[in-house]
Amino acid sequence: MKKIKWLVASLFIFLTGCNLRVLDPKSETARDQSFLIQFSFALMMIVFAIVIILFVWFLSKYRENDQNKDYIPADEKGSPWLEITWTVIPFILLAILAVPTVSITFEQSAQVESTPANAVQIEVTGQQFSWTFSYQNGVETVNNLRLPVDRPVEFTLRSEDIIHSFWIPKLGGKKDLIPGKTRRMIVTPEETGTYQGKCAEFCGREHTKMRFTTTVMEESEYEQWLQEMKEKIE
Ligand SMILES: [Cu+2]
Repeated sequence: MKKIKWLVASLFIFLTGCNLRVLDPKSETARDQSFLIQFSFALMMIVFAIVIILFVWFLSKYRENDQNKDYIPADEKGSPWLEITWTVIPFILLAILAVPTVSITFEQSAQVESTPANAVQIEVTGQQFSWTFSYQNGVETVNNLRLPVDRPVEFTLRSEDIIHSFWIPKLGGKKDLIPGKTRRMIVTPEETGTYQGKCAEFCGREHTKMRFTTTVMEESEYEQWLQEMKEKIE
């Protein structure tokens, strides 16, 4: 028991230490995804609250006491209305859940169909156990991604070996990198800052090391950085 307590306590230390918060979106893509999480969670909590209230109420109402201790309930043959009710309610809940989920999923898939005119192109290659980012001018960085603010970024995702998953919780994802396939993801960062990213698909012994830092910069700073990096490799 003591061990479990320690484990839970240390988990919290780790969780507060990381910058992988999903519910702190800094792009429209991440905001939509965060909305879906909160919406489905709220719906789930409504069901949870109703079930718990009924559970406690029935426990107390039908508990055994001195008056009813010899009472044996009649053998019910079922109630069609009750059966219909608790079959229809989940259908309604699923329909409510499906509307925003399907529309946001289709919307985000449709975005990838066309590239915005002013998009920054970045090639992302995942390999055991690091990330390589290739920029339009030939510059490459490892585990260190830089993006300009307020411009759409089109990521072209490829894997060198096995399946990885590209994820920057505050900006968007996850999108799987599948060997032999090229996938795309478009994100527009709305705020400068440093955001953690990581591989979200268990990909081997050092999977946890497959983290990267995303720095969103003012566009002029970004261009300057790209230029400086280019001069270094020339
Ligand atoms: Cu990986």
